[in-house]
Parts: sequence; C-alpha cells; structure tokens
Amino acid sequence: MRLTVGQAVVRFLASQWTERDGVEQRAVAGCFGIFGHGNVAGLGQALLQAQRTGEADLPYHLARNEQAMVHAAAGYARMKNRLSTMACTASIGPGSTNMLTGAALATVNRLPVLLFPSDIFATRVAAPVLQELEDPSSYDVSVNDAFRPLSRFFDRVWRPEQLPAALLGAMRVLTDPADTGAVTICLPQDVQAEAYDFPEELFAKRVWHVRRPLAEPSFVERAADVVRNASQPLLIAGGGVIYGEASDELDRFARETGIPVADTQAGKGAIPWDHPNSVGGVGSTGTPVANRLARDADVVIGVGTRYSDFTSASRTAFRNPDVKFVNINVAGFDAAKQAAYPIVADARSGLSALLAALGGKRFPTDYRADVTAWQATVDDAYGMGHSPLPAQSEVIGVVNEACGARDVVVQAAGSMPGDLQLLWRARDPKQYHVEYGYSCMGFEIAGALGIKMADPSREVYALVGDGSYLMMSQEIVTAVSEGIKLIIVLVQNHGFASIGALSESLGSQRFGTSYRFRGPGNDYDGSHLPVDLAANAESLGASVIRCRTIADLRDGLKRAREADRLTVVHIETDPLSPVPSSESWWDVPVPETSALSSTRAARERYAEAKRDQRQYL
Ligand SMILES: Cc1ncc(C[n+]2csc(CCOP(=O)(O)OP(=O)(O)O)c2C)c(N)n1
Ligand SMILES: [Mg+2]
Repeated sequence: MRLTVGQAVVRFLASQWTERDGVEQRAVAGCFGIFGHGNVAGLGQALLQAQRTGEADLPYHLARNEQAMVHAAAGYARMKNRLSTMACTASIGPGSTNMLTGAALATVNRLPVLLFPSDIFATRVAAPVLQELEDPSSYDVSVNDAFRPLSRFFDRVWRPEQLPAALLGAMRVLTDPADTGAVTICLPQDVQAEAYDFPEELFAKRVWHVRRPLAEPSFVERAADVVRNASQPLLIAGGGVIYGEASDELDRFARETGIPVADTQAGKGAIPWDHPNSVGGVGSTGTPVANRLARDADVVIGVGTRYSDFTSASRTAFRNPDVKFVNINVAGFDAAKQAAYPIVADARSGLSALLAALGGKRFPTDYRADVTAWQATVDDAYGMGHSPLPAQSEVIGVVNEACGARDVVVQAAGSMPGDLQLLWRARDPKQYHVEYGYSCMGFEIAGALGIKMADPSREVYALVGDGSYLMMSQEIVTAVSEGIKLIIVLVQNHGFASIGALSESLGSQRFGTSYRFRGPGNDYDGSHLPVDLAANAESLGASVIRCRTIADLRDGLKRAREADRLTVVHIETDPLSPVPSSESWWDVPVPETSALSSTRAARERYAEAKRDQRQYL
C-alpha cells in the first residue's frame, strides 16, 4: 500500500485493539495535536485524509498546549485502566519539547501515552531547519533525544521502512502492564511526508492481549509463610489494584483475613472508605490510624504499590524492628522493593493465590474502633465553620458530599493532594484521580479533560489551586470547543499554601510562596494582587459561579451539576486553616549550617526525625 509515513501511522493506529478479560477496546482512541511546520503536512495531512475519506478512524483533537495534551492522554489512559490511550503529535522544537513534562508524568505514573514529536530533516539538505538545535559534534542529535530517559520505548524513524518495527515495538510497550509509560516515536518532518510501499498486513486489525501474570506457586508459598506467622499485618493497596480491577479480590482477602487495608494516592478507592477493613491513606499524608498500624506492623503486604516516599513516610512509617514485606506487583522492579518476599503477578491473581495459601488464617480487627473515632475527626474537618474565609477541608467536604458515587475528583499538586488523601471518602475505584507520581502543577484541568473523554458518563470535578491554575488553564478552551463538560473548583488562596507551610516547617519562613505585591520589606509582603481568576476563566469561555461561603459553594456545585457546559466554581479559602495531623513525616533536607535561627531550629528537628529512617534490608 503506497502511503506516506504519516498516513501509515494513522492507518496503523486505527487498527490496534487491546483485550483483557474478553473485552476488546481501541488501543489508541484518537490523536491530540498542535500543528507547525514539523507535522502540518505530514501527520496533519494524514489525520485530515482519514477524517475526509473515512479510510481510518482516528479522531483528531486540537489542544492548546503540548504538555497539557500529554496530561489529557495520561488522564484518559488512567481512566481506562491503561487499556486504551491517546496519541499526541507535536511540531518540531518547542512543540515537541513541551511534551517532555507530560512524558515524564506518564512514565513515573506507569501510564501509557503515545507521542510523536516531529524531528529535524532526515535528508539534512535544508539544515539547519527552523528550531533545530545544532550540535557541532554530531548531526544526528536533536532536542528530541531528551525524550530518551523519559520514555519506556524510544525510536526515531529515519527511513520509512523502519516504521513497522517502530510501531510494533511501541504497541508492545504501551500494552505491557509492567513496562508501560511514555512511548515516543520521533518522526522527521521530511520522512512524515515520504511515501513507501507498506505491506498490507501492517494495517490489519491487531489485538494486543494484555497479560495478567500468574503468581509462581513457590513464591506464593514463601510469602504465605511470612504472612501466616505475622501477628499484626497491614495491607497497602496501590494503583495496581485499581488498574488490575482487583477490588473484589481485595475485598475478599480483607474480609476473610481481617487484615486492615491502607491505601496510597494511586490506590485510593480500591476499596470504599467505609469498608470494614479500610483504615484510609498511609504515609506522610495518611491517617493517624493507618500510620499507627504501619508503625507496629510486623508484615506489610504491598499490592500494586511503588512505595514512593509519601507512602513510606520517607522510610519512617514502618518501625517494627522485625518488619518484613510481601509485595504483589506485575513489575518485578516494584515487587522487589523493601527487600520483600516478591510475588510477581497481577493484583487479582496474586491476591487470590495468597489468600488460598493462607488456609483460612484470621487476624484481629481491633483497629475498627480507631477508624470510627477517626471518621468523627473527618466530619469535624468537613464542617469546621472556619471564618472569615472557609477552610480547604470544608471545600473538600462539600465536594465529597456533592459527588455521586461514580463521579471523579482530579488533583495533582499543592496542599490539596495531602488533604484529599487524608480526608476524601472514595466510593468507587475510579472516583479518586490524584496524580501524585509526578505531582505536576497544571495537570488538573488537562487531566480532567482526558478523564471525561474516557468516560463521559461520569461527572468530573477538577480541584485546582490558584498557582496550578496560573500554570496551565488553557485546556478550558479545548474543553469548551469540544463541548466537554467539566466542573472546575478553583481554590484561590493567593499563592502556595503547601510550599508556604513546608517552607515554614523547614525554617525558610514562607519565602517566595505568596502572590502579593513586592512590599516595603523588599519581599512579597504587600497587599493581594488585583488578579481575578474567575474573570480569567470566564474569558476563556467557561460559565463561572463565584462563591464566598461554604453555603454558596454547596449551591454553586448543585448549579454546576445541573449545567450542561464547563463550569468554574470559584472560592477563596484561608491558606492557614488547620488540618488534622497525619502523625507522620516527609524527608526534605534542611541546611546543615545557617545564619538564620529559624533554619537552625528546623535543622535540629530534622536531625531528630531522621533517626527513625530505615533502609529495610
Ligand atoms: C510544575 C510544578 N512546579 C512546581 C511544583 C512545586 N510545587 C508543589 S505545590 C506548589 C504550589 C501549588 O500552589 P497552588 O496550586 O496554589 O496550591 P496550594 O499550595 O495553594 O494549595 C509548587 C510550586 C510542582 N509540583 N509542579
Ligand atoms: Mg494556592
């Protein structure tokens, strides 16, 4: 079939499917893109031709920022439990390097996204092309080489005949639950437009069967021995439980063994908040109940977790001197963490196999009274009646109440991820979408767009801080133009509440964390800025509801739900409002020497906290 490389890419992607548990779906459902001279006549023409002739079904969506379109693809993939994603095409140079942060986010979170950065001419006759980085020591280096460490698969197609291998390699990695992440195929701008006689088989429907690796019996037996001999085990549910759709198995495991279940940011919702075994989030922003259980546990069963520093409280969460770890994970890399007894398996089969091997062993459930007491603390935080400005915990409470069981909340950075992990009551495995692998400011609105595209039947609430909104809010325009409804709750607290609090605790006096005029002290200590983010959102095409009080917010959210278009609900909160303690720690180093007494005092506290850090060998 004589096609350009661009046309071949589009045809190929339109024929790729995934299958797991007998359900087939499109592997790549569409293509986000921003065109420039690098792709307008290559992939751009191919997408146009597909749309005009119907020869290939790969809907095109115009994004407003390349980083954001990769976030949208990541949100889409996460909502689809990594079984379907979106492709992204960018022009050469800045268009492509804008995708780097998105690529890193996807790979860190183990989410499949398929990126086509455009690249410099393969023929080099016209070099240096506009936006080319010239490397005097090598002519085959381009800015796109920066994608290499961020991608789980990287290739550059210098000649059309390389394309089939590149595409198959890309699909293999995208659909592998252990290896998935950003997949990057660089397409030189001349090669995109070059024709080649591609074999027809390349474009036949291809189904990628997504594996559910089974646990090896001898590994299950060793791990079961460890768990059977435990006296106070704790299970930590990570994102792998949700991606593996293993909530039923986790429920059964928990009920039959009595073992308490704590969750990570990616695992929240794996079982509902009011499940009899649920003890809430664990680690630096976890609940005190889960953290006390973690402190004393002699066996920690980590299912589908990467053990990020927030989960392990920078390796201070587990303090039993004899603590042992049993990890169930599709990725051998993660299963081996904390010198664990590894079960390299899908969460579903791993949990079932371990449960069977435990032979009816049951553990005490005396943590339940503590959970009940903790829930009263959450109720208080939801309804604290803080004044004159409301507290962020009250905003979270109202959004939680407004959310239907299947609705989705989206967040990524600032003070909200911590408050959400501590306080959010998740009712469905797909309800809680806090991107906390890369914690990227600006993910919220773009990610929410992708999530809503993945499941239009759910109401999607993006909670956005003012700092994150200012970094990346332009996908409001994309959502408006596509007719995609989002509810954006814009939390204005005039700067970085999160980093402000962190800075203060580390002796750095909230330096550079508030959005105010430069004042008399040559610092940002003047009055608030005349910035109106609600008006900004309105100017981008959103409906806007301005709220002053929590009652306004409750009513505003009701109206936003009833609306049929993207609605921004704006509320100002007190950046200094209190939140219940996690009784935990996070390792952020404090200067060892300082001319400031605040820093010296913080250094002493730091050295003290550091003593509880363990290597788990
Ligand atoms: C892209 C990016 N830059 C910087 C950071 C570091 N950082 C984490 S939270 C934060 C402030 C977030 O401000 P805002 O969205 O207003 O949330 P708030 O802290 O006020 O809740 C910063 C700068 C980040 N996570 N992502
Ligand atoms: Mg803020």
